[in-house]
Amino acid sequence: MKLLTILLADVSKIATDDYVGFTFFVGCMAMMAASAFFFLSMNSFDRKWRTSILVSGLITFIAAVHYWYMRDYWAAHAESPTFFRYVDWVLTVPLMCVEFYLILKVAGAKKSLMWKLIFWSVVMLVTGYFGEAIYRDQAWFWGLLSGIAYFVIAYIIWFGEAKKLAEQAGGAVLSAHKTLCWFVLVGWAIYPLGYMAGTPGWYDGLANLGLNMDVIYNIGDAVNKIGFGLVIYGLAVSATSSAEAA
Ligand SMILES: *C/C=C(C)/C=C/C=C(C)/C=C/C1=C(C)CCCC1(C)C
Repeated sequence: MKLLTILLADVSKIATDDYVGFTFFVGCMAMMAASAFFFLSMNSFDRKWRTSILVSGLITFIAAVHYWYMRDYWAAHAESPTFFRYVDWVLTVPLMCVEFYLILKVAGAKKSLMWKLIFWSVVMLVTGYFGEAIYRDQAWFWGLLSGIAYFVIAYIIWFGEAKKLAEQAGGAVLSAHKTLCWFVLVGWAIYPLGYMAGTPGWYDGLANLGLNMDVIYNIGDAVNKIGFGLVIYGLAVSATSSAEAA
């Protein structure tokens, strides 16, 4: 009963014009629904795709838990939940790197590729956190470092080692890899925009346009976490049905 009272009390605090709170709320629900979808569909696939689907579900589930806290934090303080945001990312973005590795394993991807991607993703996020939470006066500088790490990741998957493996794998893996590459190039580019809207710098115009950092991040998360998982899901569907046909 007490829990219910707490939950209801929090919900009633979301004002009708609180569009930031609204996106936290809807984001939380979407992540929960996506997790149920991935977890429940897992066993209908060929063994070798199950881990990939499991990881897709873990990504949205970890996000759902963090959105639960972020939604609350926003409702209580009307402040950006920077800490929860970055803890979420530092868990889920490396898992997205694991996804690249898992689908390329059919072409002989090595663990070193996975660790390389994970390393650069952590550099990207830690430098971003420094700029957003600690050294806000030099946000542009930390954002730049973060952006460099982002480009290294984009380079590896678009033109480097990962690209070659995807070409060797061919077929459904190659086309899924290509779609994931677009997610990283276009979908992930949403985040630096949010960062620029939420930190001081020469790019202040973005915030003046009335763009809110958390709304941008929340849209980015929905697109990238759920979209990314659905690409993997699509790959598992097509690979499983072609295996059954053979
Ligand atoms: C599920 C969460 C995802 C996919 C988060 C991705 C986050 C980024 C790609 C963040 C990138 C940033 C920059 C490239 C520069 C400014 C600082 C960041 C951390 C917002």
